[in-house]
This record gives sequence, C-alpha cells and structure tokens, in this order.
Amino acid sequence: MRNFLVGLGGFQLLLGVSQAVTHTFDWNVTWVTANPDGLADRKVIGINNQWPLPLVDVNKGDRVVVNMHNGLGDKSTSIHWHGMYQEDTNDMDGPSMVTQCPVPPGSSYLYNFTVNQNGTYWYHCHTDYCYPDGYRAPFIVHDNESYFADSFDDEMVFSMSDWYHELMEDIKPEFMSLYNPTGAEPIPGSFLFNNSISQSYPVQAGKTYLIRLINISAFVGQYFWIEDHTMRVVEIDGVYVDETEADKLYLSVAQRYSVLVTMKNSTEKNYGMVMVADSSLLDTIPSDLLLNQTNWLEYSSTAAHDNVTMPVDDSSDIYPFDDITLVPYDRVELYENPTKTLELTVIMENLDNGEGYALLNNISYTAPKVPTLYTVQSAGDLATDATVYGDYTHTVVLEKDEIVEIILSNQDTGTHPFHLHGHNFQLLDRYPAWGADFFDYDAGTTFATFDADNHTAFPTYPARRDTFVLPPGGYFVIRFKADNPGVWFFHCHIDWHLMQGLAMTFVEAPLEIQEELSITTNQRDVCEAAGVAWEGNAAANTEDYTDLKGQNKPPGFIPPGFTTRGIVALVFSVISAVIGMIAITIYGVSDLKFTMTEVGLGDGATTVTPEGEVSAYRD
Ligand SMILES: *[C@@H]1O[C@H](CO)[C@@H](O)[C@H](O)[C@H]1NC(C)=O
Ligand SMILES: *[C@@H]1O[C@H](CO)[C@@H](O)[C@H](O)[C@H]1NC(C)=O
Ligand SMILES: *[C@@H]1O[C@H](CO)[C@@H](O)[C@H](O)[C@H]1NC(C)=O
Ligand SMILES: *[C@@H]1O[C@H](CO)[C@@H](O)[C@H](O)[C@H]1NC(C)=O
Ligand SMILES: *[C@@H]1O[C@H](CO)[C@@H](O)[C@H](O)[C@H]1NC(C)=O
Ligand SMILES: *[C@@H]1O[C@H](CO)[C@@H](O)[C@H](O)[C@H]1NC(C)=O
Ligand SMILES: *[C@@H]1O[C@H](CO)[C@@H](O)[C@H](O)[C@H]1NC(C)=O
Ligand SMILES: *[C@@H]1O[C@H](CO)[C@@H](O)[C@H](O)[C@H]1NC(C)=O
Ligand SMILES: *[C@@H]1O[C@H](CO)[C@@H](O)[C@H](O)[C@H]1NC(C)=O
Ligand SMILES: *[C@@H]1O[C@H](CO)[C@@H](O)[C@H](O)[C@H]1NC(C)=O
Ligand SMILES: *[C@@H]1O[C@H](CO)[C@@H](O)[C@H](O)[C@H]1NC(C)=O
Ligand SMILES: [Cu+2]
Repeated sequence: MRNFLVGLGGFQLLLGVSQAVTHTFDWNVTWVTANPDGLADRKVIGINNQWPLPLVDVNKGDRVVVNMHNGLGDKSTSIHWHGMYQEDTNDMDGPSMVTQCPVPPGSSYLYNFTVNQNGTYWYHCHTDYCYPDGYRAPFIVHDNESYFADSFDDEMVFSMSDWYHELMEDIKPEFMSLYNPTGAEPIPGSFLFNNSISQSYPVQAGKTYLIRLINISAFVGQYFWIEDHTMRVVEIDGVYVDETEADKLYLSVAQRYSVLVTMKNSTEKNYGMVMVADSSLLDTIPSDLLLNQTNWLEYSSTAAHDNVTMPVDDSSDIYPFDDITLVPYDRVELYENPTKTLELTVIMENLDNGEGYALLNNISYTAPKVPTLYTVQSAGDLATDATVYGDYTHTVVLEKDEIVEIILSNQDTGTHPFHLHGHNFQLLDRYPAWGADFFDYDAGTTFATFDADNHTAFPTYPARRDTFVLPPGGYFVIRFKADNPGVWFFHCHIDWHLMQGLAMTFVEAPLEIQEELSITTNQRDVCEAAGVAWEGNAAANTEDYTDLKGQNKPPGFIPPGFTTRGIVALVFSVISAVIGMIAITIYGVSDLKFTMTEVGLGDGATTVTPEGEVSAYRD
C-alpha cells in the first residue's frame, strides 16, 4: 500500500515536472519598526525592510530557494518551515542546534527544498525564541487537484496571533527568573488578526471562499467564528479531511485550518469574524487587554460594521467539534503494532537556580554543543547509539519505518500544543476529550493516565496533523511512521515552554541520513562564523564519541528535603545577605521585586546566576 502510494507520488511528480517552478528569494533579515495594533511602536524583525513578512505562495511540486542573510546586527537567527516534511533535506528544517548552526549577524544560509505536499503552513525563526518578535508568516501550497478545488471561487489567508510590546530578549530575563518561580507566562499586549486589528475584508455575495486560518501565536490560543456563517473544514495542518461543519474553531499555537465559507446573496449587512483569546491560559488579565476582536467580511463598505458580542463560556456550544474526530480524506489506516512505545510525562518544576523549568521524563532539553544533525553526520556507526547525542537533548534513535507510539501525560496544569518536525502523526486518543472539561483540571486532583488495556477504541482512519494540544492534567496518544530519515525535534510550541526545555529529539534512520546528506561549505562557514563546532558528539568531542565530559547541562534538581519554597527562600537569603535587606520572607516573591525597585535597588541589585555566581540583576 505504502509503496503503491510512493510510486503514485513519483508518477505525478514526473507528470508535473515541466510545470514545477523554482521560487528564489533573497531575504535580508533586518530590524524595522511596526505598530500593528496602534498601541505602541516596537522593533520587529523584517525581511528586506518590510513587515508584515512576505507570504510564500507556491504550487505543489515547486522548489523554494531562500538565501537568508542575517542583517540584524545583534542576534543570530534561522528559519523553520513549519509542517514541511523536508524529505532528503533535513538540513533545511531550520531549528538551531538541531539541524543547523545559528546564523550569526553578517552570515547567510541557503535554504533549498521542494514542496511535495499540500495545504497551509507557515515559516518562523527557530533560534533563541524569536518569532514573537514578528519573524513569522504564512506559507501556502496550492493544489488544484484537491477534492475541493472546484468548490470555491477565491481564497483568503488569515493569521491570528498574540502580540507583545516588548522584545523577546527583554521579556526573557523577567520570565526565566528567580522572581518568577511559578513560571507565569508573560501576558501579551494585544491580539492581532492578520497582523492588524478591526479590519474589513471585502467579499462578493454568493461566492464561496477557501479561508485558510493560521495560528501564529507564541502562547495564547484563539476561538474563531463568523457571525451567521457556517464553516466547512477541509484541511488541518496540511492533511485533507472529509468536509466537516463547524460553527466555531479553536486554534492552538501553530495549528492551521482551511474552511469553505459560502457568502450570503444579500449585501445589506457586513458580518463579523470574531476572534476571542483563550483567557484560561492567562494568569492575570490586565484591564486594558482586549480579549475579543471583530473583523469584517465586508459585503458593502457603506453598510454598518458592528462589533459582535457573543459569550464564550463553559457551555458546550463553544466546543463544536474535536479535531480527533475528523476523518482524513486519504483514508490512511491506523498504524498497527507500534514497535516503539514512549511514555512521556510533562512536569514543570523549579531547578536549583530557583527558576521554573519544563521536564519531559525528568529531562529539560538543553541544546548540545554540536547541532544534532552534524553529530549524526560525523559519528560514523556510533550514530545509532543515542549516547553520542548527550544526556540533555533527550534523543531517541529510530529505525527506518518503525511505528512509534507516544503516550504523553501532563502532570502540569497548563496546556501544551506539541509539534513534531518532519511528520504528521495520527491522533488516537486524548483525555479529557475536547469539550467543557478540557481546560478544567482541578489542581490537587490526580492526573489522568492512559490505560493501554482499557481505552476507547482507536479510530480506524485517525486524523493526522503536526500540532496537537495536550490538555491540563490529561494525556494524549499519537502514532507516526518513521519513514523520513532525519533529526526531528518534538516540542511544545508555546515559545515560553520551549525556553524552559519542553522538547526532545528523534534521530530517525541515522545511517541513511549519512548517505543522503553531507554538510555543505555554506553550512560549515555559518558554524565557523557562529563559533559552533560542526563535528563531534554533543560535547563537541571528536576523539571519543561516548565521552560527554563538558556537555551542556540544565541546572540541577533541588536536593531532596528542600521544597521549592525552601530553595527560593535560600537563594533569596543569599541576595538579602549581599544587599543587606532583612525580613524578605514576609514578602511574596513578586512583592519583593517591587520592594527592591521601590527602595531603589531594582537596578544593579544582585542575584545568583544558574552557575551560582552572584551578578547584577537587570530590571
Ligand atoms: C495545476 O497546477 C499545476 C501547477 O502545479 C499546473 O501545471 C497545471 O496546469 C494545473 N492544472 C490545472 C487543471 O489547472
Ligand atoms: C541588509 O539590509 C541592511 C539594512 O538596510 C543593509 O545595511 C545591509 O547592507 C543589507 N545587506 C545585504 C546583504 O543586503
Ligand atoms: C537547490 O537544490 C537543487 C537540487 O539539489 C540543485 O540542483 C540546485 O542547484 C540548488 N540550488 C541552489 C541555488 O543551490
Ligand atoms: C495532497 O493532495 C493530493 C491531491 O489532491 C491528495 O491525493 C492527497 O491525499 C493530499 N494529501 C494529504 C495528506 O491530504
Ligand atoms: C493577510 O496578511 C497576509 C500577509 O500580510 C496577506 O498576504 C493576505 O493577503 C492578508 N489576508 C487578506 C485576506 O487580506
Ligand atoms: C492560537 O493558539 C493559542 C495557544 O494555543 C490559543 O490560545 C489561541 O486561542 C489560538 N488562536 C486561535 C485564533 O485559535
Ligand atoms: C444564493 O442564490 C443562489 C442562486 O439563486 C442559490 O442557489 C443559493 O442557495 C443562495 N444562497 C443563499 C445562502 O441563500
Ligand atoms: C468595537 O470594539 C473595539 C475594540 O475591539 C472598540 O475600540 C470600538 O470602539 C468598538 N466599536 C463599537 C462601534 O462599539
Ligand atoms: C468579550 O467576550 C466575553 C466572553 O469571553 C464577553 O463576556 C464580553 O462581553 C465580550 N466583550 C465584548 C466587548 O465583546
Ligand atoms: C524522575 O525523577 C524522580 C526523582 O528523582 C524519580 O522518582 C522518577 O522515577 C523519575 N521519573 C522518570 C520517568 O525517570
Ligand atoms: C475501563 O475504563 C472505564 C472508563 O474509564 C471504567 O469505567 C471501567 O471501570 C474500566 N474497566 C476496567 C476493567 O478497568
Ligand atoms: Cu507548553
């Protein structure tokens, strides 16, 4: 069956070969100023001095060549083509220290790959948490052979995102900080609809549109609906699904939906497209943060543009359907008999520097000294031994074509949209089911666990996508086939959680990767300019690949007998000794920061770095 499909794909490719186009882009990535919500000017990452960034629009079978020059001057970067399988081009995937070196200022990296898949994708930078600084945009693959190709007249693409008014580099020290031991995520300043707010989008009465929705948020998910119009879902994350009606959608970070929407025949009224931010993710809601926003399908510029108010509450009508119930149009069957089952548990915990970290089975992902792909390429036969990738990249080595099952449990009260690079995966089970209880985990109750001997029947034709939401206190079960040799990152797509280490690595068929790829001169030059080694194990050891002395490590665990509160108090008593403050224990941690600022110690006050050194705190 598989071979038949591959053969068919090759045949189509052959037929289409004369039409395949190469899209070549020269992108100079630089800082520009933008103010998309009208609330504040800020520095954003632009391409060729423009922001919003260019939408990439290609046909299936086309080649994309992007020569990315880093003109930022002050930080490294790279691009991930979110959802692209990168078959035979793993080195074009983009995450720094996974498949390439970070591209330092003044250097250029050549991305060059073909697109043999359909649907709605996006691109974003994947180095040091930079996409909330604006470095993200849609990537659309048109397919005139899709089963719904004749069912629409025109297309519209909308992105949805949260928006911060500060630079990531300024937010990060506040987030990853002693002063934030609970790991409370930064609250966005606003929410953007297609990089703007309250806009009108002209439509023609009677026409049917294919509307592509992309959630390019860093953190906050959104509900979306169109006043008085039904959406018919036809694609999720690049996978066609049987047409399914939906009144409302929930898009988590990084998810995409394509929907067909037929316009009314009358032009008397304009209709709101409503975007409501999921406030369950926010620890506090500032009074000036607008959670709801109306944009309009504009039938007539002279008709009224009314704000739509519609309650979003716990009633079931906001949960119209569960993505797990969608049926893939291609009817790929459930992958049977997994050869590898990984039971993974998410925990958020304070490590011994007092800061909040995320752990998957006790490992907080810490980037290696050599990009994992380059370790594969330089390790010879040892590439099949997970040891060489180090203890903190959380690497699992997979054999070609094996069926991998992941049972991911959440012992945290937060939501985690997990994304797998290089693949989509089948959605088998999830608890709680999508619905009113989904986000309602009660802290203190036991965490749900998957029982392999007693669970709801897996779907015969499971839905597939590349990003799936793990509910608070619950679990999900997914499967994928390791049919794409490469180094593929699996991580939470909430950028704050990735920063805390919520990631792991699959090294799939490493000996085949060695046959397919060799590191190019351009790739080596980028590493050398970045001062990063391009051969060796995770510790950059080229002599003995099993010796990991000097590898990068996360902070240590809090010693047994110490509570989190205890360690925070301990670290603070060091601070208090140094700066001569007393009685800090009577303040909460955030109050303390306020107090220090108030008494003029906010700037230049002292804290303890992860290495245990005492240094100045930058407020
Ligand atoms: C479909 O799109 C391809 C480009 O991907 C083009 O070559 C072909 O002519 C199109 N076919 C139809 C029927 O429009
Ligand atoms: C990139 O843009 C910056 C700012 O406009 C400019 O100074 C620089 O020369 C450009 N670099 C390239 C390689 O185009
Ligand atoms: C992109 O890759 C293709 C296939 O390997 C190659 O033929 C082409 O020369 C490459 N383009 C550039 C600009 O290097
Ligand atoms: C991609 O498009 C082709 C042609 O429309 C279709 O046969 C195939 O099933 C699509 N792939 C997915 C994953 O939906
Ligand atoms: C949304 O923004 C993108 C990128 O700026 C733009 O290409 C697209 O046309 C916009 N969508 C609509 C429906 O105007
Ligand atoms: C985007 O994703 C975030 C995080 O999961 C979610 O809170 C938000 O509601 C999503 N946006 C849309 C429009 O669905
Ligand atoms: C609009 O008019 C067409 C043709 O008269 C009709 O087929 C269609 O059902 C009407 N659409 C709606 C939404 O009423
Ligand atoms: C609609 O809502 C926006 C905020 O989203 C507000 O600024 C505007 O005044 C409202 N318009 C009307 C007519 O109520
Ligand atoms: C925004 O949505 C909330 C429900 O989430 C609702 O209570 C409130 O009335 C809405 N506000 C506006 C201005 O639409
Ligand atoms: C995680 O660490 C704790 C304490 O060291 C230990 O009890 C537990 O078994 C570990 N869990 C896993 C999955 O390794
Ligand atoms: C199987 O799971 C169901 C639902 O959680 C539960 O009600 C039932 O008691 C379980 N059966 C066994 C044999 O554990
Ligand atoms: Cu997360």
